[in-house]
Amino acid sequence: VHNGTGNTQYSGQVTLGTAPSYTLTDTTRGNHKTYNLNRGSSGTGTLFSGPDDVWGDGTPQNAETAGADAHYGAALTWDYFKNVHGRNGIRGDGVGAYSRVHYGNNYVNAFWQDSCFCMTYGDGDGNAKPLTSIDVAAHEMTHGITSNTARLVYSGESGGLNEATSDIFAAAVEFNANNAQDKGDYLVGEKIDIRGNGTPLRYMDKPSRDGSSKDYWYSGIGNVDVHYSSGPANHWYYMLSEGSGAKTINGVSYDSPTSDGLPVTGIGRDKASLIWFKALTTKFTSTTNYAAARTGTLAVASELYGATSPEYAAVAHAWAGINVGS
Ligand code: ASN
Ligand code: ZN
Repeated sequence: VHNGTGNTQYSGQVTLGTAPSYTLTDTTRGNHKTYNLNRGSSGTGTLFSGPDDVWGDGTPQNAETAGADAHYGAALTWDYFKNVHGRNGIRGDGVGAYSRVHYGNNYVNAFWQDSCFCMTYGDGDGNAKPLTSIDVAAHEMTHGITSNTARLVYSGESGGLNEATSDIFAAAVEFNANNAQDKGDYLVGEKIDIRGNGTPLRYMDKPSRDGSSKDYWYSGIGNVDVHYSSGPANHWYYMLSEGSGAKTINGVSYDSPTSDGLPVTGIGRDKASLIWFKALTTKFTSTTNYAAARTGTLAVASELYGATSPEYAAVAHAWAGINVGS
């Protein structure tokens, strides 16, 4: 087992799983490898390799830096699903995916592809803000988990639930990482400055803070972009974890309103995450919509905690708070 040192852009100095003389190959996590596309847009480019086991210098000018961030995010995501949910890799078969960084020129996105079993990261505006933060890495890898479990179709309400699943576990992975430079929050993409004004891509406490996402379910929400119809489910997860109303966590202020004005009492992030993971892997199907997600999570809460438990009641209240069921 080799441990290199990563000097990341977003997460400070971290330990990376590497292989001898030296490559970004994480032998303890399914041989997950990280490649440098060097602004290309196809193939795998070159596997990050070098004469020493130190990767990057914390700046985007050093090509290894984005590799270090991506490799670290992949490791954290692997560890979260394995240690918390007992899932051995994205497919559950112990085989690692791979990451590609430096995709294209000024490319402001990141994506998962089932076809290559890999995730890919652009370098962002001015090739200076790669989309390789912990939450974005976890979001993209979670698309792989969803593709290999519920297979939620990426359009309509199931598409919103697919997107929310990636945001939910992005938050869970980030909290679980306990990284001093990138503390856990219910924001998505707060490190990559994708808007250029320091605001995150999405907010889970009150999704409409981004100007586009929906806070509550309504008939017809399946017609909006999946990154906006995810809002109510993100909001459900936030309230189930932390409760409705105002709260400050790790220095970030939230204020989560309910659609019916009734309060939701949180049960903590760990239980909320467990309920969503079990629903994703044992109840949801490709066509699960908001109503079916409510039914599925209530069934899981009943199995885990009982139908008369505070956890079950909180799940029900959180759905009511986003206008699903009653
Ligand atoms: N970064 C985006 C996402 O993971 C790419 C996409 O639109 N699928 O949601
Ligand atoms: Zn996504």
